[in-house]
Amino acid sequence: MLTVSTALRAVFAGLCLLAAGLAAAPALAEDGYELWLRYRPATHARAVTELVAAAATPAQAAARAELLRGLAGMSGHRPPLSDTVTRTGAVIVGTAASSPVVARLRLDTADLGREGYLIRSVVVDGYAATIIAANEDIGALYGAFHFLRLLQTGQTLDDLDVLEAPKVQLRVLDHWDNLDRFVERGYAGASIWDWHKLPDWRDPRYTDYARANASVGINGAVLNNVNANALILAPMYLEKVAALADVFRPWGIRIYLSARFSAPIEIGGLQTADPLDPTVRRWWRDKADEIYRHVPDFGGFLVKANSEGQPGPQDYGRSHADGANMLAEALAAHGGVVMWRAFVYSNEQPDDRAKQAYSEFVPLDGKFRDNVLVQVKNGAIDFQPREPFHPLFGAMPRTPLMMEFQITKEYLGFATHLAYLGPLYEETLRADTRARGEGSTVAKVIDGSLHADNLPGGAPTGMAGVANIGADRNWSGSHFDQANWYAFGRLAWNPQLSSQAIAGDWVRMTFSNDSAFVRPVVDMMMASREAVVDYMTPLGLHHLMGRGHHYGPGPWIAGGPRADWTSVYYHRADEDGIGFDRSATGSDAVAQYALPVAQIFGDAERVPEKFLLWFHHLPWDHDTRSGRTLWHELVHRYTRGVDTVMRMRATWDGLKGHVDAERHAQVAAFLTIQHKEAHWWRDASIAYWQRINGLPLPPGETPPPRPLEYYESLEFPYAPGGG
Ligand code: GCV
Repeated sequence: MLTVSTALRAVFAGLCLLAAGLAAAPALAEDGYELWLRYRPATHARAVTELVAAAATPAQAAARAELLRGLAGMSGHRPPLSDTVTRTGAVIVGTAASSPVVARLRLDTADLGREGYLIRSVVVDGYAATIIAANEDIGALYGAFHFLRLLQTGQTLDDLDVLEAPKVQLRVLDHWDNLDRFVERGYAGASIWDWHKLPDWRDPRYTDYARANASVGINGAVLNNVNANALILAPMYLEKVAALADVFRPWGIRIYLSARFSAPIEIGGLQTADPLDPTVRRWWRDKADEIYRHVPDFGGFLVKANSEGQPGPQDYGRSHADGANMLAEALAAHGGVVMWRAFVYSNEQPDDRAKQAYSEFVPLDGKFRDNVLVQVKNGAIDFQPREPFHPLFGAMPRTPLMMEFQITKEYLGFATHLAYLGPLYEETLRADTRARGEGSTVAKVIDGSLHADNLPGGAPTGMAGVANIGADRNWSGSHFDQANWYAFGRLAWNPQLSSQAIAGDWVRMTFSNDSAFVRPVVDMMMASREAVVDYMTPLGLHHLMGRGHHYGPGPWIAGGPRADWTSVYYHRADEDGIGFDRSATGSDAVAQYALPVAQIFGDAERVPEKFLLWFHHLPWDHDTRSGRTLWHELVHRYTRGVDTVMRMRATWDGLKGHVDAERHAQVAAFLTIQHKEAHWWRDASIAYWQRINGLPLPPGETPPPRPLEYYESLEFPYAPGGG
């Protein structure tokens, strides 16, 4: 018979077994939801003994809550709150207005502006402490995140002296999210905006989204696709937008909307959207007033006009400046801006697509209102794995130009290819336009310093990234794609940062501080984008992907509705050679760059080889710098790309013990997909070029395992993200 005591003993034994089992179990599986804000135990976090932080405003409360959460996670205990410093190891956060301690220290915060902060080791009332001080609450919040990052990345709190202020004002995520929750070029599931349940259901995920953005300094979000639905401006949606704005506000994030140029017709009942028509102008002014009644800190409009079939001012014989200025006028009274995209090209226009944005926009330089930024993609075609910097950078000295990067990997293998984009962003930002002599980098165009004397004082500056965020549990569709969101934010705050250093921070915060893990993973990330360039579009080739969905290789794509949506338009391969001649003997796109750059790009002997076939059409037996012929060099690079991915797999496999099983397994599986698809890109491309040039493979190279017809026959009607 089972007595009470034997039953108790059995229960106790069971609990012991359970405890032993738990102790022996591997670290709890992680699904990536926490991003880089995991706050796992960190060596120096225990040095924090108390927190002096007010919570009188939502932004102050956000900073305090984040510090408590982070410190509790990293040190194992929640530090006590205090109004004054009572012990060594205190952390004080705030502004002179929010914190008597900060006010008493009389810090010099003149250089911090509205969003900057300082973090300093100080002595307060005889106690060694750390102060995080700013002029405004939002600066203190950014400082709090920076302070947590120091601990997360294993740094001590000794002798701190950090001073940070953003170099770019508008640091914005562009969501290409439709109202039906489809995300154009999105590879992370449905849109996170659950429009149907808004405004009443405010998913806690919206707060986590805002936290993550604030942690890297992102301060704006365009909620809807640039291929816009006018309904977003209708009263029903404005209520939903207002609910999101309320959630984001404490985290310093302003909302922007993509405006459809024909909205006055579609939702306003007007006959025209002509920007010079007084009724249209009135309509936009009223609409702006209405939006600001819902969202008093609304940021402004993003506009794609007269591009890829979208309506715009040219439908009425007006210019881009006419269209942008009309909207800017409507927003000006409220402090809003217009981000007018320069991504325009027309199939009817016989000129090289790469030249069209420059040709249209340079004549408009100086004709935009003060609250307009022209938003320019990093390159002149479309977010390819590699493009030379857009010739508009440096060419519009009297217009604020805003960078548009793509974070989502439309052309770099979607979510399953590991491609860290930090080096791509850095390559563009550091490119020297030579517009005002040496050192006229794209970064200086973006931060406004290059043309500060031409622009009105206080001219806006900005950087946008097309978001890679969706409803997938891990936000970005893959664990490593989170790094691209992270790197975008850090570079938008400071375009001079090194992508390698950013990768290091991200790896430490997202996975582990163990240098035996950090080093190989950072190396792998730093090589990853170059690998994609190698196996997809080596030596300056571009736009060779599958039609429409942009998945997989399609160098054979020809015909169809538009020549500039085919691959043959871009590679121009024939039996004699390959590449787009954009030199003086060809489209002369090089002439759109400042002379010293044009001379280099225009000369096949001097152009950096990474851009060789972007600017030149060359014979297959052209000698490259390695001593190989062009054909052999191309094949060499395709194979090199595949081999790099193979090594990435081996590196990751070797790191199994360093990372939780769940994330390790998914990354490993995705690398396997990437390896397979890198092979596919190589093999299909080589098979296609061989059909054109009839040349044998270089010795030692493995032939494509299938005939070209096989690769050409593949179809992917349900590939994600198709536009
Ligand atoms: C939002 C490319 C993409 C489109 C995108 C467009 C743009 O063409 O394939 O999906 O449309 O760029 O940036 O406007």
